[in-house]
Amino acid sequence: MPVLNSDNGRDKRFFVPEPKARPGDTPNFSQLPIPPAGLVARPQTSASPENLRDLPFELIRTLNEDGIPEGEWQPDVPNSIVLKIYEYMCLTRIFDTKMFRAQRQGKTSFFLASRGEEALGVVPSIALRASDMCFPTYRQVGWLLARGYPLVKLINQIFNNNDDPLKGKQLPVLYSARDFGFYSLSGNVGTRFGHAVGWAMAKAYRNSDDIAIGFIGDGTTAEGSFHEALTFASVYKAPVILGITNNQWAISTFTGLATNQDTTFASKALSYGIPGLRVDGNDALAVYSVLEWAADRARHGHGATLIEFFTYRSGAHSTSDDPERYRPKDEASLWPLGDPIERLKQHLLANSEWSEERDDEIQKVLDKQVTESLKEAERIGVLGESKPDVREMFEGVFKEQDWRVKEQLKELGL
Ligand SMILES: Cc1ncc(C[n+]2csc(CCOP(=O)(O)OP(=O)(O)O)c2C)c(N)n1
Ligand SMILES: [Mg+2]
Repeated sequence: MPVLNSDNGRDKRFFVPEPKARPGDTPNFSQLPIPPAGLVARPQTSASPENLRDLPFELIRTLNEDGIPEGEWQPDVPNSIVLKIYEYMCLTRIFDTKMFRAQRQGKTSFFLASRGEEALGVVPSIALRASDMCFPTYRQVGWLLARGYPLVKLINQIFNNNDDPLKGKQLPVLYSARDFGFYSLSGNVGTRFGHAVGWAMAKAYRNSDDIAIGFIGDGTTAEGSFHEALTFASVYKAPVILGITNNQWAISTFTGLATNQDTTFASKALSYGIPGLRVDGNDALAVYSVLEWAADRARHGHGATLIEFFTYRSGAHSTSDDPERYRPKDEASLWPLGDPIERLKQHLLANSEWSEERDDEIQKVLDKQVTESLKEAERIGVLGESKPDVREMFEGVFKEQDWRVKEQLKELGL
């Protein structure tokens, strides 16, 4: 057996994977083969999983270097919808940037942005039906924005002020909006797949053709609950899409500690007998297309699909993180699959009546929208200036008051 790692000069057989580059090193993405757009064949949605076994090792891409879609995975989507996707991705970025700053100004205790992953909140929100349900991660505020959830309500939740729609029950950014198809965010990573599969099974039991979509991160696939959920999803052919956001990092832990680098996250689907797709997560059209494919399968009784969205977390994990301590400063800007917003803009410029002038205009409109909502929420109160009545924190969770709730109320003298 080869000696693989050394520790304090003493060679050891024990292997601990290391990322290709650390702070001060030149970013190195040479181990990532990036195939040209349009190469992967699109199988029928009714195809049997045994005929789909190559897919987890491909990378589905549609937009080429000039922003022109190529190949069989091009979605049949009107330009007005592409424009809508683009606008909401831009809104997500503006919202994130301003709220990150608001945390630095002490207006909230915590914030977490989705920079570089905007397509993965917005596109599923638009591609799926209003009656489907998303079991999101904390990096998918774009789902809510694209469904018209009021910005000021989001900010009230982040400020935990008097008008916080969740009345102080959740940490900032852990939104919950059932009427918008957005299941309560859970701070415990790894819960999403189990919840999504259970919800989907219940829908199938009731003969509905609604489907669930669940998301977890690359790091979270190392949790046991990932495998439990896949077992249920595959055994019961649950109408569910299971999305892994492989953004290369789990806080400061690189992707190679969550899965062996000789395989892909999508390939985990193989042992469960379900299709596993791997898609360029920074190509909004490819993302739309694979979601349509998997949704069609789920609605027609062909069961679950696992999708690895291959992307890069180009910002910090959260306001509590400093990525310069564990990865090269310029790694994000050198990500070989580019920026999802820039790539879709390039597509719009190449393909329609879109222009730089119209783009400037829309950025201004979106910016104003966020600024005004922020001001309105600030009037209600930033962190600590106003808060919901503490009693409300205990309401709306249990149908009948649990003994713990009663004890906690007593502790508070209520
Ligand atoms: C069960 C559980 N363990 C640990 C944490 C702390 N934690 C929060 S986010 C995170 C990293 C998750 O990384 P990944 O799954 O790759 O998602 P990403 O943040 O990159 O989208 C960890 C360890 C948690 N919230 N819940
Ligand atoms: Mg991650």
